[in-house]
Amino acid sequence: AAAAEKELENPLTPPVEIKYTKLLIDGKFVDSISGKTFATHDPRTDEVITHVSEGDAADIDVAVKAARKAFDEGPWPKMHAHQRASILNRFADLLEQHGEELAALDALDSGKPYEQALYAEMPTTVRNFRYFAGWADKIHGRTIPTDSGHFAYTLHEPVGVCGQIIPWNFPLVMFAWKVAPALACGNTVVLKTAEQTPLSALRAGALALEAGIPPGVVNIVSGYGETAGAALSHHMDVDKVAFTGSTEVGKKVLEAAAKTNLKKVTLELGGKSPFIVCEGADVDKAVELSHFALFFNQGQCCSAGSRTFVHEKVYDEFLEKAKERALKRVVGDPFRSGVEQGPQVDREQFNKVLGYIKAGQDEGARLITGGSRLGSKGFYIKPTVFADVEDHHKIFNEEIFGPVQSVTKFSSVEEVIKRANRTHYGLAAGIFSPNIDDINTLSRGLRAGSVWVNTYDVFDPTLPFGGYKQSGLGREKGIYALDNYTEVKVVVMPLSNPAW
Ligand code: TXE
Repeated sequence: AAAAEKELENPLTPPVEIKYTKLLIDGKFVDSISGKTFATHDPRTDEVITHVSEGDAADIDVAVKAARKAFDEGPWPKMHAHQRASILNRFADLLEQHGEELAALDALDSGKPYEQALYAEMPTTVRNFRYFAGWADKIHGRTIPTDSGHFAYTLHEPVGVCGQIIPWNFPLVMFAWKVAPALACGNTVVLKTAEQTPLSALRAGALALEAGIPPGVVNIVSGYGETAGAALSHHMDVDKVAFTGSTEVGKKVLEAAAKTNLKKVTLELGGKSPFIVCEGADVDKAVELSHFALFFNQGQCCSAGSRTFVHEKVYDEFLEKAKERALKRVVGDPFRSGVEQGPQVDREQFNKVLGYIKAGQDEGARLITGGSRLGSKGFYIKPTVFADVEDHHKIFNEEIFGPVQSVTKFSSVEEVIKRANRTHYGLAAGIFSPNIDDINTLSRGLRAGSVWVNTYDVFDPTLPFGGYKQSGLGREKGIYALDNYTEVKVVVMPLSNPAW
């Protein structure tokens, strides 16, 4: 442990050079109108990595105008769909070729392990673009037999200018989930990245131009939420906004749409997802999967399995092994090979997580390992496990977004369904069981948008993802994502010979 702490004092040099820090508007990298910049920090040390142009309402306005022009006059929505597909495939190829650079930018900016970014997130990013490129020329309407002797058919047309606001936990993957379906359907985009992690999207934006995506189709504005983000969600000429982030801000985005032009809104928000270990489960496997479900990405996942329900018959054995597994978790410099957990993204999140650990102790949950920061530099937190957590505890109800596992005991499937559903969230759920009847009862009883059975966090681009209740509105990915980015037009005309 002492060696690990020593290592954190001397961060490794990331294998990347930062080339893009300006805003991408209308196909050019430009300074912000105000000339202002903001610092982005390395979570390993809290030192400044670089300064990035800071966009605000004025820059959003220029970016929206460019996106509008590219939509109304540009070739993008009108070109043959197969041409859009081939440009998107070329973009995917370029992202793949620059995988190491992009992964290093995300690891540096967010603190996530470089190998995770390179071997898990980059392939997903690329795959999302290829998947949606595949849809571009397969989006079509229907012909409809009417009651009244009319010929009617539907056109699925692009919505227009799409505002997209993304968080910092998976910068490139969020870029892909938002941009890929929007472009495949023929829309144009103004993307606002999270202030903590602006770098990778800018690099990807340069590759989008290189791939032949026309100027104005993808615009990227770095900046803060209350300025740039709010301007985008209030803008009168944005037709649709897609947001991923906190439930609190998601409500503001929906309110902004209601108060302005009723732009279409999709929201992917927070969660407090149950992970349920049933009677008869193989405890070693259950421990490993529930550990992954919670600790992946420093616990900073909207889908984190952050309420671990364990059947009373395996509870004690589970706790002992969950503690052992947390103690074995390799926390360290995200650029060192084999590291499973890096620092939390920034000081605010670090303090928030430590605050919840304190609340857990104050309310009487039993801390069995971890419970404090690791080292004295940066935002590293020891993998933490609480046992005997009760339903009313704060750590069991609020989104911690950190490496803190909360374990509780249950006795029956009926009981656990009731307790698992007692939350305002409904994003995901995990079931670990060898019993098909338990699996079926639970997967139908749980109110959540994704249920993973004997697996977790499967984020295939083909699968819909989104939340019940206050975890969101709409579904991203898969065929369902196309609805978010298309309007349906019905065209009706009389038939001169309705008998036919
Ligand atoms: O989120 P915000 P923060 C949860 C998680 C985390 C908490 C706070 O619990 O601890 O939210 O994180 C932009 N109008 N999630 O503060 O503020 C902001 O600039 C328009 C869950 O980072 O919601 C950023 O681009 N936009 C989540 C994005 O919203 C605004 C991922 C998300 O930031 C805005 C991240 C405004 N008024 C955090 N204010 C998930 N679902 O995965 C901020 N933004």
